[in-house]
Amino acid sequence: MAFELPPLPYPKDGLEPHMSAKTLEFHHGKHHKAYVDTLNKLVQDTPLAGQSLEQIIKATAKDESKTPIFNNAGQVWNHTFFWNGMKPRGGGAPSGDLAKRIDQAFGGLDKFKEQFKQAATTQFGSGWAWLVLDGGTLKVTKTANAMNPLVQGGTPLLTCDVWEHAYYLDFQNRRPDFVQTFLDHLVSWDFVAKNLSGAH
Ligand code: MN3
Repeated sequence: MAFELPPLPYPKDGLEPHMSAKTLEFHHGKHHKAYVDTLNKLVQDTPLAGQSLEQIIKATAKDESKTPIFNNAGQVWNHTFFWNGMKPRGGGAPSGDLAKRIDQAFGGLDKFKEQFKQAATTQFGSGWAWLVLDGGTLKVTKTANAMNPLVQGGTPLLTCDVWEHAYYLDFQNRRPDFVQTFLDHLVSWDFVAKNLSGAH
């Protein structure tokens, strides 16, 4: 069965004024959709057709002849995860076990935000910043292009797309302002907490 573009978990204007409907129209409706359509074409009539996205990502990550499939599968997964990691009136502070784990790992929410912003703004070119669970500890990482922590054995908890197409319409070249806005106003801590509890 072919992959489908999952609908956004909120209306297209649901993240305004922090992320515009226009950005979501292009980023979800054009970029994400193109990855889905290209992936379907690439796996059609191959042994990968019918496999899950996670299976395809793991099966193609280390095979250079399959880089186009890996890139499109990774981008489909990463974008869906990114949309789910935001919500209208997001941001604020996490609570419960997640808040405790962030304090333990980073020394507080502000310190976590600093590290995440640092990773997001120093990823040269296109890529992703992540909060992951790795060896029982919360860590901030970054990946290039379509790479995903699943390949490296970590459990993704949250991601921010730092490809230029993610922020150029709203912030032009100001990636640091985009990442700060993501952290302060868009992050869905409920989503992060759900991923953390599922990973135990
Ligand atoms: Mn993107």
